[in-house]
Amino acid sequence: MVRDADPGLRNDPDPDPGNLRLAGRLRRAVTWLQQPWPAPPAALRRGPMRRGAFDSKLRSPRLTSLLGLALAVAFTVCFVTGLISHLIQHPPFWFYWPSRPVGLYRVTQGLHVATGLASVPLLGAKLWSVYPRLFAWPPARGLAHALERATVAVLVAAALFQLVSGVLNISRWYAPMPFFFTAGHYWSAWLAIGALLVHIAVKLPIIRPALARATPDRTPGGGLTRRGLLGTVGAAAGVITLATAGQTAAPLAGISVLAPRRPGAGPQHLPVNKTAGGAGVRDAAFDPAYRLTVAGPARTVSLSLADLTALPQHTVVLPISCVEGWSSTGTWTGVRLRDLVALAGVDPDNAEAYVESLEARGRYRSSTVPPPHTRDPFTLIALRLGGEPLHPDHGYPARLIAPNRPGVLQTKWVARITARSTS
Ligand SMILES: Nc1nc2c(c(=O)[nH]1)N[C@H]1C(S)=C(S)[C@@H](COP(=O)(O)O)O[C@H]1N2
Ligand SMILES: [Mo]
Repeated sequence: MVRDADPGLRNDPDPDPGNLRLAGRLRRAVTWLQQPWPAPPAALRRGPMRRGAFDSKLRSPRLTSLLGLALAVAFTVCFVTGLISHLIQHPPFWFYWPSRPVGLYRVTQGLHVATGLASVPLLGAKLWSVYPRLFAWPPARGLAHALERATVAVLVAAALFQLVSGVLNISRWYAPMPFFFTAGHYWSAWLAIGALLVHIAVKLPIIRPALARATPDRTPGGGLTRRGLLGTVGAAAGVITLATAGQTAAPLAGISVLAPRRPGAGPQHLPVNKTAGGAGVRDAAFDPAYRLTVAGPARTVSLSLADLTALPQHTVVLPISCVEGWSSTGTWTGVRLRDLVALAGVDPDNAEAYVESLEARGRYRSSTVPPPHTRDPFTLIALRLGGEPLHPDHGYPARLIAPNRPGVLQTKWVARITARSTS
């Protein structure tokens, strides 16, 4: 009997010759990719590559799949929350970020840093469970196998880079990073998530059965069981989370011994990233000639500190939520940004404000307040914190504080506001 090369194609109701040719070409490409390479000389198979070099009975596809599942969840949450933070700071035209709930960014960025930190023990255990494969023999069975191993190499490198650079950043230890952290961390995140998707797709035939059916959890001769190992790794992730989450979740502050920042540490019970001295603004901030300039397309007003104090004052309770994962709530008093925008002759309900600092240089010397936050009555040019004039390090004489916004955008030592109508 004569058979078609592919019986499936015979049932196609209307076989398009073009599609058939393409399918044939694809099949040939896959076959070519999978062509076995000649085996390397057996004499090279030494050290960690020899048979039985790794004999822990704990390693199994099930262990690796369970750790991989936990890691995939942590990485996904970390990626999505990190992307949100990036988009808020570099908004494309289609992106909308609301000004309420006031503490939403505190939650998303807290999750970003917490899932990143919890990934440290998870990734450690996951890599332990598979690292013997680094010495697999033969190193590559063919081109397809070599390519698949290359994507794993990209995944491992990008994942390690993300965790190491993230931990260095929240520890404010920039010396080992000769690149701009934010850009490196952002682009490497795409590499990591892309390689992760490829990796999951390739390994699905192993992952699915490994997760579906429980295998006996015994180690011959006693010793650590799989459940014991998973429990230990889970406990490590939990301890790291509890020991750091207090930097944003105030009730946990007492046990957060590993938190890089304490929410209450610093002048006026609030941490400081950049001091007035560091920003070089001390003299300008205390100069009696200080004026806040508010410019609109038709009108510009210049306000002394006394003028600002004479305007209607409002008090709001809002957190500073740093991208580094720490957050701390303060009680801020000052003038509504929307009132200042109106003084410059711009309709505050449809306006954007560009806020600039006395700080002459520095990446965070200015920020753009988008319409939802400009409109929001909680957005203040604050003059006081906790009932007292702002401490110099918190932005004396005037600083921006807006709801649901990353700390880097809460500009301190404000000198100029440029209002623009968006309607
Ligand atoms: N002009 C200016 N404003 C700034 C910064 C800065 O470097 N320069 N740092 C920002 C960052 S990263 C944070 S987290 C908050 C911290 O405010 P705080 O020091 O009052 O806690 O200020 C923001 N405002
Ligand atoms: Mo920050």
